[in-house]
Amino acid sequence: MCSASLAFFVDLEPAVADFRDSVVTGLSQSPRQLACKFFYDDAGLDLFGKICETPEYYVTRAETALLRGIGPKIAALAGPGASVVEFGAGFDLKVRLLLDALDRPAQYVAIDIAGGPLRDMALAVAADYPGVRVGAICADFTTLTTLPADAAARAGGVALGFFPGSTIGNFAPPEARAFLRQIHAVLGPGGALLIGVDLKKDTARLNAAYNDAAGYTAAFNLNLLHRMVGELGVELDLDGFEHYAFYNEAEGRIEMHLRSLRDQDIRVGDRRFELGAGELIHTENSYKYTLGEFRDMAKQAGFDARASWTDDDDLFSIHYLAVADRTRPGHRIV
Ligand code: AVI
Repeated sequence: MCSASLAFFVDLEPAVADFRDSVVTGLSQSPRQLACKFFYDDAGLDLFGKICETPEYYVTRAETALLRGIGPKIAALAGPGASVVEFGAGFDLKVRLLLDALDRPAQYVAIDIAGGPLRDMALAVAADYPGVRVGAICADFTTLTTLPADAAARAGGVALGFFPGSTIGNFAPPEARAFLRQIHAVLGPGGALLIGVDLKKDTARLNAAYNDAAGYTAAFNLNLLHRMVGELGVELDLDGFEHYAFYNEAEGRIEMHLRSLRDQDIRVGDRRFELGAGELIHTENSYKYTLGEFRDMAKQAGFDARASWTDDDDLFSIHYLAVADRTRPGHRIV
């Protein structure tokens, strides 16, 4: 039994996005789309865990191996007594690697929208790191603009944001830049951000990563339709769609779509959407960056890239970004 407790659990009561409204709005658009945030119900989370273990999806393996290798370098940059703030704290493996690497980390603040799993995860970390003050904030991290007083960095240590997994790639570049600016404001002067970013690479490798032979990525994508039927009572033919994912080189992104296999209707209540054979519903973008592209974006958001690391195969990157000193002459956030 776990006897640990949390230093704080702040529930900011994140607005539950309206799945039905989002589906109706997205299907009304041209081209049609569905928001990727709805991938992550219990079944979707389970499928995402399986994707991470497929031989084709290198992202998680490359990032965790890199994190293990650069631990001492991160510790040297962060210094002793860091307060780690994780944006989107779903799985705890990566933050454990970070806490293991840091020099006497003072605090860990986990932020996630799903309160139950967040509490369980934070309690498990608290149990294994008795020297670290562990707290959690139930919030939509994309809209969080300040940290509650409970989560202020401990005296002397750096406020170290942690955003692994290349989740930044699921934002379009203007939104990614805006989100980085927001994290910059949340961390404040003296803060730093450790962020994982997937790299541009050979198209065949990227296409394979989003079309695994076991079919988990396809099931993950198609799960959106299962959710629509199960939770919203949407009328559609679950066998009438297929997973379609490819690397769009001009845009620098993997695109995931659901492709209609025939002419068919989707009914959402009294709304009817007519889809032609071959028509696509866009479900996700996953942007890939070069080191230079990402460092430029971070700079535009007010960060100084102190270090960028890649794995031996140049698959994935991790950046240590410091909140730039706004008082320095000539510094400007654009
Ligand atoms: C969560 N995110 C970074 C994953 C990605 O690679 O864009 C989601 C994913 N979609 C398909 N496979 C994995």
